[in-house]
Amino acid sequence: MKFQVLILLFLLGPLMTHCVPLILPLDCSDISNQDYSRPSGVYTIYPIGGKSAVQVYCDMNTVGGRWTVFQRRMDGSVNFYRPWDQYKMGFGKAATEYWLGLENLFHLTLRKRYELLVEMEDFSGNKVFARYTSFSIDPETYGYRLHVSGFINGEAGDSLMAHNGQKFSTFDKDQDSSSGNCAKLFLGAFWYSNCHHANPNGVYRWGADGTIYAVGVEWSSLTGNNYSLKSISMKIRPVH
Ligand SMILES: [Ca+2]
Repeated sequence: MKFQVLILLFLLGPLMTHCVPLILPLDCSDISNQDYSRPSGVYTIYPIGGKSAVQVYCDMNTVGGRWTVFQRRMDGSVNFYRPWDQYKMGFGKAATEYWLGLENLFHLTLRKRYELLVEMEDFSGNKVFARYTSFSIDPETYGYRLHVSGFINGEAGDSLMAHNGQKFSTFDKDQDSSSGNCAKLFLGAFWYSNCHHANPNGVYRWGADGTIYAVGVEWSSLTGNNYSLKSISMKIRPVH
């Protein structure tokens, strides 16, 4: 009898494994699809497979939720003036300020088609956004080149299309289209052209500050080049 049970388990074993598959979420959309009641907060996703666990902030509320936040500034608690390897692999804390990492971002946009939402707030409490119907980046061998299109205005104006087609630059890896080093000049890291209309990874400052030109957390179509935002977040969601 015991032997028969063992045989049964042996036969059913693989079958049971297949009945209860362990689905690792690629992004916040997968997490939401597993359980629509999940609130906004910090979750673990696996953008590059089972060994690539990374913590992110999931926005489950804004216009339908399911947003995976890949960049977030809110209080100046994290230094964003960092070298290439850190922008590649990610840094910061998912609960507050962080950068998800270009390699994770590349793998996400390789697997699904995404839209982009950039939400921001100034120090007067004005909350606005810019939305783009298509967002992806190339692999590292192509400099993590940015592809963005389909601007939808949420009162922030468009400060990103000017960066479309640019490679990503950090102070130790100049891939911008300027003769200078944009990351060093504007104390950030971004898809700089010659040099920027937006500097979301710039220096966290408290509103209007022209001490050093255009180094703040800026979205120029909203606040010009000498105003640093209170908060900004860049988030992506799969397009159906
Ligand atoms: Ca340059």
